[in-house]
Amino acid sequence: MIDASVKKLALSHLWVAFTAFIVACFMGEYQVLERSGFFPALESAPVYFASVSTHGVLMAFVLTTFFIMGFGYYLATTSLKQPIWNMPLAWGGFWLTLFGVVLAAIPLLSGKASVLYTFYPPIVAHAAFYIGATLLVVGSWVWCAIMLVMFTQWKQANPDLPVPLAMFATAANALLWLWASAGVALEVLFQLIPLSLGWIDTIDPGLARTLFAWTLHPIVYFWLIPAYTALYVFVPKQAGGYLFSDEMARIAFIVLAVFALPIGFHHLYMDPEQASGWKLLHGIGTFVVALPTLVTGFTVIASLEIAGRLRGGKGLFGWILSLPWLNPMVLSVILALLMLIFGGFGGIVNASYAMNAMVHNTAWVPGHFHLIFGGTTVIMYFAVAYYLWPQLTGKALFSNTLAISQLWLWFIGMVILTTPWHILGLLGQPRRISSVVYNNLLTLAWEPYELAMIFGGLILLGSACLFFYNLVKTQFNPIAETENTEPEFAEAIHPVTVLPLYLNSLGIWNKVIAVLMAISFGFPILQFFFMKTFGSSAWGY
Ligand code: HAS
Ligand code: CU
Repeated sequence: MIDASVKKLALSHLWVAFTAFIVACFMGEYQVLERSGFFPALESAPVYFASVSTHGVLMAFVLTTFFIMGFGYYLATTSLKQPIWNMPLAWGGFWLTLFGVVLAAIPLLSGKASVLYTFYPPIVAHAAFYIGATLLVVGSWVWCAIMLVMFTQWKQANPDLPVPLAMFATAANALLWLWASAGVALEVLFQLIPLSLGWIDTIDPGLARTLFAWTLHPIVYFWLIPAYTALYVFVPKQAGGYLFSDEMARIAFIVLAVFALPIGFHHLYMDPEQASGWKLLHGIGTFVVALPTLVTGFTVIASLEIAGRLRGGKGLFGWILSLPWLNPMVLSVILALLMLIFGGFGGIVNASYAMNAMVHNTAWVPGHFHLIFGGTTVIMYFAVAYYLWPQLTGKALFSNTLAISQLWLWFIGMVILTTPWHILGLLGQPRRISSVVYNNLLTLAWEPYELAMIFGGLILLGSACLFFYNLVKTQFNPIAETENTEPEFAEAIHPVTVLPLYLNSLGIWNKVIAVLMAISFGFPILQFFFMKTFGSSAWGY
């Protein structure tokens, strides 16, 4: 029996996450309409940038952080079968994070923080935006601390047993996020808040971008790890089979956590402040961090194949047809993997030092991350929500048919939205523009793709509304849930009984991260304190 207080904690986090998500979806559709140039009445650069900044913050920081926290609490308590360590602290973290969001929302919505979700200086926002963002991060650290304490306590109580995979992955993500968020925390505390309050007159954008790059790559894996966790710990069972390899899953999470960190300069290839040798080193690391995704693809597809064959599927591909396509979790993983092929391909193009010049700062980049984040990652968030809502509310899922249609629509909408963006990027359309101000043959060539993105966005908005509607109707469903009341964790085909220390502990990996970070960011950051740099004055509010 799962404690009702844990359910309430998890559900509160998840409701905040998905409320932020639905608001951000409406903004996204407004943005494609505005940006297309087909509706002159809508065109307004200030409104566009206020909207796109809020959309980015809601999707990248609010949806993700609250989802990860809520899902993490639930996984920790159900996989370890122990109560949340320090429930009042967990609620304190929730309220602090929420307060941070509200504080940041005020300047965002009033156009005083139109600095986009990457907030690169010298553009500067109202101080309330940075203070709100800081509180959001501090609130998430509370979650990290609780996860790591629960992980350690369980290991002390069960020294010879493998930590349940769901908890291993969640704790690895908490460790990753503690390291990852340090970069942006340094930037905000020592550069942006003093600048926005007028305590300093100038800022060094090179140092700021370097510190942000420290956070920017690992943050995307912070978002991704819960999706991968669901792939490993829920999907095989939902499909009717077994996990192909528990050890490979642990290796994937370790490599994701360790190698996501020292590679952020692939966001700075075209920047002048770092030398090309450092960029190359980070570029090589970027290819290493693609490996756990390949491992994940392989392990998850192998697990699906086991399930398909156990269900009677025959032949080379017959097992695919015998999978339970009407199970939202199984459909989500199939669609997620399909989007991962192209989203990952785009990532590899980005990461290739020379090819990056072709796509950097073009519409290709939002195409890449909408496909791999909004597509692959968020579709797994939906799957988790459909699976957990009956468990958390005690009510039967309102409509499975609606859920299946919604997932297909999300996939179709995302393909229609992001394929044009990739092409537009190759046709030279910049990202981060509110409208096309020049009119020539090149921009004429953009038009059909602009039209497609509007339709893609509409389909996504419709799908998001169906998702939210289904959750609300489930919450108020008079029919109680009887079967899906507790999470069922997938069993490995060869269950692990003993594990080497390095696959069952994070301390050793923490030390590896420290060494890699010292090598990859030590000199590149320290150099700013020894060379003559010129500050930029603030631009903005
Ligand atoms: Fe990225 C920019 C490189 C993954 C998110 N990325 C971004 C930005 C975001 C983001 C938000 O190197 C924009 C930041 C900004 O605003 O400036 N990214 C990569 C690479 C990967 C990658 C190498 N990104 C992600 C993930 C994200 C994310 C995951 C979010 C969740 N990204 C970059 C680079 C940039 C960048 C540069 C900077 C661009 C620039 O110039 O600004 C890799 O991890 C991807 C590895 C994945 C693969 C795919 C393997 C495919 C598999 C599927 C198999 C399925 C089959 C089908 C066969 C190599 C495993 C089965 C079918 C059945 C029916 C069963
Ligand atoms: Cu990156």
